[in-house]
Amino acid sequence: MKNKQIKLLTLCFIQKENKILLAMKKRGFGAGRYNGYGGKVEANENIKEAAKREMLEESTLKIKKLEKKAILKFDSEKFEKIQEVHVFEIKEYEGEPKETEEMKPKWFDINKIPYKEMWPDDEYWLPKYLEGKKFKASFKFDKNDKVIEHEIKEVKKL
Ligand code: 6U4
Repeated sequence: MKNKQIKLLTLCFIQKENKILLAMKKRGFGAGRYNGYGGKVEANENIKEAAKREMLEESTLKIKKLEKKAILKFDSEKFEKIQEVHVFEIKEYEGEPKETEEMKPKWFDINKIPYKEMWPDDEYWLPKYLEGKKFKASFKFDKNDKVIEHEIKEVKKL
């Protein structure tokens, strides 16, 4: 993972009882996969502001409170930069998720996560997220987005 610059991204999840909010990405990077909400951190904002902005733009939800749960690093020979994804749990929000140009929301039972329609790394780390753990993880993909190396380390603080 050396000699590459880092690109900062956010990824947010909301849980309600035994359900988690995912959304089908309709265009751009990761199109055709279910995921949480998020995107690139812009130059003029901090990571939490970026997470809130993406939630508003992609789901119409207004975020009141969020907590960082994980930092994921992704590398692939296809990537010009290492992608560093900061994962947040949304604790308080206003509104109901609406379909937007980028995302189509759907609540999933936490025992029926559609891993086959998600990024291949998700089945490694999302169970840990759902257990309420905080962690750092790194993944390396081959050119077909298959996970060829990974490491997950629980941490007390992020
Ligand atoms: P544009 O298309 O310029 O508006 P933007 O919405 O800012 O882009 P985008 O769509 O590239 O950003 O964000 C990608 C989203 O996918 C982020 O929420 C991070 C997430 N993501 C990237 N790689 C991932 C991976 N391997 N596993 C995962 N989420 C990933 O679960």
